[in-house]
Amino acid sequence: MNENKILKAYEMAKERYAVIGVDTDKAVAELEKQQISLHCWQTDDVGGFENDGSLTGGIQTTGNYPGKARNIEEVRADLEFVKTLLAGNHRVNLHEIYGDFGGKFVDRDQVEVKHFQSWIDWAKANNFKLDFNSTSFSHPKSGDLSLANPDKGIRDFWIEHTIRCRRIADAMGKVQDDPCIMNIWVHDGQKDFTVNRRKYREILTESLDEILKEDMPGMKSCVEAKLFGIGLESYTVGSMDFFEGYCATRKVIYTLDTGHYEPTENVADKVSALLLYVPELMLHVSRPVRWDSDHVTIMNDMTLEFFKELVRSDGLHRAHVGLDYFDASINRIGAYIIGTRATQKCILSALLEPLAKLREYEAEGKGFQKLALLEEAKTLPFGAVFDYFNYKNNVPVGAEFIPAIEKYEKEVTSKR
Ligand code: RNT
Ligand code: ZN
Repeated sequence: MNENKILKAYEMAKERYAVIGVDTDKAVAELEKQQISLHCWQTDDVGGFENDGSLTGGIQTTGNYPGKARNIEEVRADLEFVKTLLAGNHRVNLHEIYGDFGGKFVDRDQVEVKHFQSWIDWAKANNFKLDFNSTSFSHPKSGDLSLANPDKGIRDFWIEHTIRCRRIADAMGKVQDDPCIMNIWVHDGQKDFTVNRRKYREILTESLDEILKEDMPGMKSCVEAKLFGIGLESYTVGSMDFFEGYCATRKVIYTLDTGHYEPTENVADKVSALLLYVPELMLHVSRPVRWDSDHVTIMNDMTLEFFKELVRSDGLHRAHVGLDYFDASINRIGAYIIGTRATQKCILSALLEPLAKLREYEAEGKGFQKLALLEEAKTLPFGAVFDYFNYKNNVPVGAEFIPAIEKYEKEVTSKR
């Protein structure tokens, strides 16, 4: 895009926002600092490199678009390419099944830091920071219950796995001199009625307490709440109520996946309530369509409202922003860029809200004025600010990333 036009449009936008008391330069500077944790599992449909088994645990990818990453080198190449199209400096979120196991089978209760050494080296070389996830799905011992399993043998296996994962995250965090955020999501639940709702939740509490016992300064742990999984529709042990209570009492980070609530629920409304009681939030920005479908994140009302609530609650600095979707029906790199840029757009939109003026109106009981300004803010030249943000950071402006991804597809992913 023409440089002069981008700058001219930005200058005009800056003036328009200044009239309502918003500093666009400040918003752009804040967005530049905002790291987004890129979920490595978008490159290969949550496959990983442990074995060739199928994806279990109540989650599913749909589609069969050619070109998915088949090995560690390809995942890394894709992430390196993704980095070239995104403004800002981002993180990479790994799952345990993406370890560098050197062609050998390493069971989950055997995993060690050494299996992630090449990731740590790669991250350092490519200026990425790492986040991490234990993996309790896609394994013969996953079943319907892992950490909440009454069978001590199975439960201990997963406790051991998760503790080992915390050690790996701790090592990652120490090397990068920035805490590695480790998410614990377990699919535990039941397809049909259970008369033991409380029992499994008690067991999960005990398992988590055991896992989180040791303080590890290089990492921070978070636990992810969920509504249901496929084949686990009637009961989820780690429900929202369960983890709200757990995180509030244990002072653990709450992972909020925007796809994990009832379709008509207002996810944005949860932000301010949670931030009063939990230390921080980990976000899995996703897009549910009729169910927890993990469609590619877009700039929709739900996501816009969500980040507005985060900024209004002064919570952006208390949230770790990560993505969580897996669409195998379109170009996977394209899906990455669409979702990450959409997240950035939503954050920018929140940062550009004329909050001071809106709050002034509300305090004065000026309801009409508040609603009017909220409405007018929607059509301010937001796009010019986002274009400038990308231009300033030397990445494609507007739809320019489409041909870049087409080229990568032609030269790289289509040959897989
Ligand atoms: C599943 C959770 C979880 C996973 C990843 C792969 O519903 O959202 O975060 O998507 O761990
Ligand atoms: Zn998630």
